[in-house]
Amino acid sequence: MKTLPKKMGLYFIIDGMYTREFEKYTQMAIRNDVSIIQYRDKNASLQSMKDNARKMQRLTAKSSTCFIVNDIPQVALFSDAGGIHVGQSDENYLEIRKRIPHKIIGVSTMTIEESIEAEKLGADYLGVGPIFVTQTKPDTPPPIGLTNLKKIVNNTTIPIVAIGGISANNLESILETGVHGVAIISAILTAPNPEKEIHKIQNIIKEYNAK
Ligand code: TZP
Ligand code: MG
Repeated sequence: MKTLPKKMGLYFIIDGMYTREFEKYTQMAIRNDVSIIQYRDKNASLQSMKDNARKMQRLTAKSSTCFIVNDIPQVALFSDAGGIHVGQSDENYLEIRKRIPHKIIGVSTMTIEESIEAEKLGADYLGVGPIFVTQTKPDTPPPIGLTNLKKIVNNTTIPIVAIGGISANNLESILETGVHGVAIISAILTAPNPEKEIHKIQNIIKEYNAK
């Protein structure tokens, strides 16, 4: 049974929309002590997802980085990932839990009601957002903002990972809401130097926690 890292910090999502170099970014995350990585690949075939996920899992296996697969429980099982992340419109949470009781299950939520419900059902953590405007998920509803994020943090007890439009520039405002983690895609994958960006983000988190 994989458990969530105690301090989540940076939750780096390696998204096939921005890169096909999944192993390169997995290795980068591991050597920079990223606590969680997620493999997200909306347009890939099942076979390609399985192949990529297995390679990523193998790289993380002996590290402290936890590997999560987005959307498809079958891919998480095949690759022996630490967990699976699903949205409100993905396969029903309870069905997934029945089939894979031994893995971390994260659930995306946007509202207090969804968040309380997902916690009640037994989610291990929540991905809450979008907090700010994001180019990465074009079909997403308007951002919920910091005030709503704080309300969700205050009305739940499981770890909250904020997502959507987060970068080094607004990171501190997110951390101030009391979240456990920050999920970031484009601010890293479109940075001129992604490794430097990870470093910068990790340092902001470290300095905030040392306050
Ligand atoms: N869910 C809510 S916003 C989002 C997802 C997957 C995309 C976040 O990407 P970025 O590039 O960090 O804004
Ligand atoms: Mg999903």
